[in-house]
Amino acid sequence: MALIDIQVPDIGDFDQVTVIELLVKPGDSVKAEQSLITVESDKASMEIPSSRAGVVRELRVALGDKVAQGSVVLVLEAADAQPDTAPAAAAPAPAPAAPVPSAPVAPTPAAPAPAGAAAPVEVRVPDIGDFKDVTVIEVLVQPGANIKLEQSLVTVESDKASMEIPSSVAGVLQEIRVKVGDKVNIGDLLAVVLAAAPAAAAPVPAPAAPAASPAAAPQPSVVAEAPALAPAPAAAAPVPAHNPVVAPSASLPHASPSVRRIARLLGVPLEEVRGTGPKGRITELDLQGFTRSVMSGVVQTRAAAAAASKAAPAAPAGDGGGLGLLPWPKVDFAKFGPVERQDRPRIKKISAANLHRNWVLIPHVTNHDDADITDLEAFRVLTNKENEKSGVKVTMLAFLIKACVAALRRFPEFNSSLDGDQLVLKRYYHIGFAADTPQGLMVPVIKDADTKGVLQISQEMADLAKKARDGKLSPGDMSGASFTISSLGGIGGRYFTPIINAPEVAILGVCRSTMQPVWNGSVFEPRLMLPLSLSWDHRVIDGAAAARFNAYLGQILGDFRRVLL
Ligand code: CAO
Repeated sequence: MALIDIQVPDIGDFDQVTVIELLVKPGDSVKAEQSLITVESDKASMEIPSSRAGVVRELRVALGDKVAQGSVVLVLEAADAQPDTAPAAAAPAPAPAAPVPSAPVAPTPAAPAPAGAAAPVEVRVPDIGDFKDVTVIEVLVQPGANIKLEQSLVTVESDKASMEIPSSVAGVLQEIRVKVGDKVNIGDLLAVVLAAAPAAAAPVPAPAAPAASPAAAPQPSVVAEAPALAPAPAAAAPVPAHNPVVAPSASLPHASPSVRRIARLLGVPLEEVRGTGPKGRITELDLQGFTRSVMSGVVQTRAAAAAASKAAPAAPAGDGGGLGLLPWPKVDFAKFGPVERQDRPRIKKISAANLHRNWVLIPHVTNHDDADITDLEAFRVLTNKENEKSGVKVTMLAFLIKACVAALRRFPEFNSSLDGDQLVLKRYYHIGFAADTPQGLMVPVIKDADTKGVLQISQEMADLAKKARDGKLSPGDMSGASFTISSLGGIGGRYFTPIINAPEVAILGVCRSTMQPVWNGSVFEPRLMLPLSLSWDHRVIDGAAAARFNAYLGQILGDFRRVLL
């Protein structure tokens, strides 16, 4: 059996790349083409495969080492007797085999712009080797943003690798032509950038692959091809939630090069961050969430936990510090019966991450109460009868929004947000309402509800709920809420524990009203009772204030004339 050196193959223009993952260890059996290490430049990362099958005898690189073409990665005891005629460096390079020079193909103007004027430049998907129909998993820039040359625009991912596609021009991003989930191929239009300097002034090297270069085709505007890139590491298994008892692994979790760069800058241990992106990918938001949790002391990094446990005597059993949770149970459900796996809709994944953060970071308490809405319901039914022709239907939720505005005015801390040591009291009343849609939970917002009547609120609610169900809500429709109501009244149930919609500090949950026998001092009377569940942030609100808020809300719902007092 021959001992052979496996070297870094031709990796194009990437000369000093950093080893960021060791995918094998001495003693491991590897197949030909199996990835051995992951290396990363400041733009991209790629896996280096083995040119032969065999057993790893010695690793010649460590995490953090810089390597270049020809560097020895490891010594392999080759499985076959075949003489190592082809040097390992000639082994098939990771796809794309040899990254195309990263110098951007200069845009060719269809109609030269006057010198100094901004010219629209199309940025297209460059040569990405063998990868077809890669999925856009992140859009990293928004129209209007100032883009630097080589700044990453989107991240795309195949089933094996992910890569960021940079801009070949500097300027202002005029349009982004792809969205998360789109499939793209070489030559597809990604974005239009208003180039800072006229593209025609730049020297024009020949495009790397004419077939792929849309510059050859007549275009109404300047065309550019983004520099080609090498792939990033294949997805690692989703990382479990922060868990100090899990030993760190040699392989890094799934994250794009830019997220890794930010993590390095912040000193965030990526292997402790739970990824909420596709396939458990760690996004910039996950990094921010993790950093916030560490800063607020809700979680500790393993390093901090280890340091603390060295410095302090062992905590008594049951101590909650550091959230010493068990790992998430891994169950092979198929052992117990037939199962079906479904991808979770994007909205559900986003709301799950937000709800989880809010539940963990906010000390919730929920007060339950009942409001007598017998008279209000009679008034609602009458109003709907009188307004039958207008087409606007008034539901209890519209009255609840008005009643909540009155209660928020009386108890301003419920209409606030925490900002460090300060409380931000809002002098506006934008009320969010949870809407159940086929895509998942969404929270459109009725802006300035204090200035609107019940009919207008009903109309706006109907419009927003329709937009939500049609998946047409804009970010503006969903932002700015200062308090939220979650009504399950149309569905059923008695009480529940709504999760606060951070950075708000309270949320009202409402269930279905029912006729109840209520003691009026001399007899039981049938009254229509509405169950209220108010969750509040105990850092901001005290239990007594919450009880008063609910009691006041009940009084208003019982007799709306109290709003005038
Ligand atoms: N008690 C009794 N009946 C009620 C009621 C209550 N509290 N609230 C509403 N109803 C009735 C309405 O009057 C209407 O009756 P009719 O059809 O006879 O006129 C029916 O229930 C349906 O109402 P609705 O749900 O269409 O209207 P709404 O204004 O109450 O709610 C919306 C609108 C968008 C909030 C609702 O459709 C929705 O999506 N609710 C779910 C919210 C949710 O998922 N919350 C949980 C979040 S936490 O996971």
